[in-house]
Amino acid sequence: MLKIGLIGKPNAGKSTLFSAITSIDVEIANYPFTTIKPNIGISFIKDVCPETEIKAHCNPREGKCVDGVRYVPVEIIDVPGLIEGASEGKGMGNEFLDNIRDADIIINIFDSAGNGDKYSQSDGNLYGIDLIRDEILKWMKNKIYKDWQKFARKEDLDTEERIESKLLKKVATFGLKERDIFLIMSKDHFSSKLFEWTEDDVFRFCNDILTYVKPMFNVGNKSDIVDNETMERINERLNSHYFISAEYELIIEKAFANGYIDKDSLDFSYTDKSGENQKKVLEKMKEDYKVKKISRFFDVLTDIINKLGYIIIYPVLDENKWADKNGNILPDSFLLKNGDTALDLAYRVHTDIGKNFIRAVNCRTKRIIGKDYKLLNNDVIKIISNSR
Ligand SMILES: Nc1nc2c(ncn2[C@@H]2O[C@H](COP(=O)(O)OP(=O)(O)OP(=O)(O)O)[C@@H](O)[C@H]2O)c(=O)[nH]1
Ligand SMILES: [Mg+2]
Repeated sequence: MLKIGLIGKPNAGKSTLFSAITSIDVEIANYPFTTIKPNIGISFIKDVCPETEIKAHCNPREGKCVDGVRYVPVEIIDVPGLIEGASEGKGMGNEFLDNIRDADIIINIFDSAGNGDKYSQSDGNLYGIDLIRDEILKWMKNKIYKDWQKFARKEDLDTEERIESKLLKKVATFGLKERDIFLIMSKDHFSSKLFEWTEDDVFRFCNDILTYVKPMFNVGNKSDIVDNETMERINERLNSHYFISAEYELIIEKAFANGYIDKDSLDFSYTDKSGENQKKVLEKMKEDYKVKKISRFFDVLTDIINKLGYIIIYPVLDENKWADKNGNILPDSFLLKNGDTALDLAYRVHTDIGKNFIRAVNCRTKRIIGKDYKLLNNDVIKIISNSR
């Protein structure tokens, strides 16, 4: 499952957002270091379900499907707030950063209102955005540079193995694949002798990871209480950032869960259960979303997923009914990446299926496809293998 880590300075609203998007109640409070242990939960990415094309109802094994919208599950991790020196063990964050080690996506939640305690004051370093990136980099570098000489000496002896696969042994726990290391090596220059890499080189390598492989996304929270001037200032300093309100997310989630509104999206209608007071709060909120250009977090997530080139693929056994052997329609949905092939999908379904891959079928066109077929978003694929 795709892993998404929420990080940021204390009191930025990470746990409020976590609670809203996973529907799990966690401790939220207006003081730093409220979270002392990571929270882990499930949220969703939404996309149009292929069920609409075959005029049937799908039976998702995980997640759900509501009115033709498929909810693909993703794991969300809310870590304790990070402060300067976190990579050296200051505050609460350091020991828990391991929880986001193999996260596919890292989201930095910052308090765009810059209010609250001294950790979230607006400062020259714009709400600590550079600080958070720097702490993550230092923490990564410390992990990778540990025992470097011993590792490098041993690996340099092997003149056959490529440097990318040698490096993979060091960074695989960060969720990197060999192709990610190829990408970094094509963008930046490093000595072919690992023993010659300095601590600064390893730091640069980590910076490349956070630039090319795992870009960090900045999401400004508490936008409900930010004035226009501040928003403008942030827009001048940052690009490809988002504005959200975890508080509003929580209100919508609760209003929907209690049956006051009929949808958890902004085009909701009121039900008979909702009273005047609830309507007043929700109307003000709706207006703020429009006027202040605040995004719903689900839309932010969808945008990030698209930017990173993730695609949703549906493997099935029956190419006509788009079902598994028990007749469940479109039971599974997998998140893969642009450029992934039918063979990559086979391996994701099961290693045995990957190893014994024969061919696949594109269930939309009913055409036979080979292992090198490049998957497209929303593909429904049948894999034929020799396994079992
Ligand atoms: N106005 C407003 N307040 C918010 C928003 N999100 C969170 N808060 C408030 O900010 C305070 C901190 O929220 P938390 O979710 O506990 O923050 P955190 O980032 O998890 O904090 P740590 O666990 O200490 O790192 C609480 O008082 C929340 O109610 C928001 O979108 N708008
Ligand atoms: Mg928290």
